[in-house]
Amino acid sequence: MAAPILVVAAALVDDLDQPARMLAARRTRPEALAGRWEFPGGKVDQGETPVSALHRELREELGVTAELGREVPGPDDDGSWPLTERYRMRLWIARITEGHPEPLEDHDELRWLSSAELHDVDWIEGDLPIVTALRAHFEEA
Ligand code: 9L3
Ligand code: MG
Repeated sequence: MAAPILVVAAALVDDLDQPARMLAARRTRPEALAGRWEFPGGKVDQGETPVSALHRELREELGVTAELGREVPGPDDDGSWPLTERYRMRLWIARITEGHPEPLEDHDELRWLSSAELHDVDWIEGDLPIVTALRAHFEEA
C-alpha cells in the first residue's frame, strides 16, 4: 500500500512555555468525522513543506497567523502520529500572533480548553493520544 498521506496540525496554546488553554475545532466534514473535535490543520500539498502547509491551513481554516513552537513527536520513525491507514500527522505547538480565530472552513465551532477540560470534547480517535501526550506538557508547565 502507498505510504500514508502526511497531514500537519497545530496545538494552538495561549502561551508556548506555560500553556493554560488549547484550541480545539469541531469538524463539519466528512460525514464520518462531523461533530468530532480535532487539532486544526490539513494535508500537505505537493511541493509544499510541512511547516508552510501548516501556516497555510491555519490561515485558511481559522484566519490566523501563528508562531510555531516545538514539534510534539509521535511514535513513528519520522515523528508522525498514525491517524488511519490513509493518514499520518505531524503536530506542532503554536501560538497565534495575528488574528482572532474563527471557524472559516471545515469547522463550525472552536473551543479554548483548559488542561482540566482537555477531555471534555469528543476528539477524533487519531488525535486522542496526542491530547493525552499534551496533557503532561500542560501539567509540567
Ligand atoms: N485529521 C485528523 N486529525 C486532525 C486533522 C487536521 C486531520 N487534527 C484527518 C481528517 C482527514 C484527514 O486527516 O481524514 C485530512 O485532513 P483535512 O485535510 O480534511 O483537514
Ligand atoms: Mg483541515
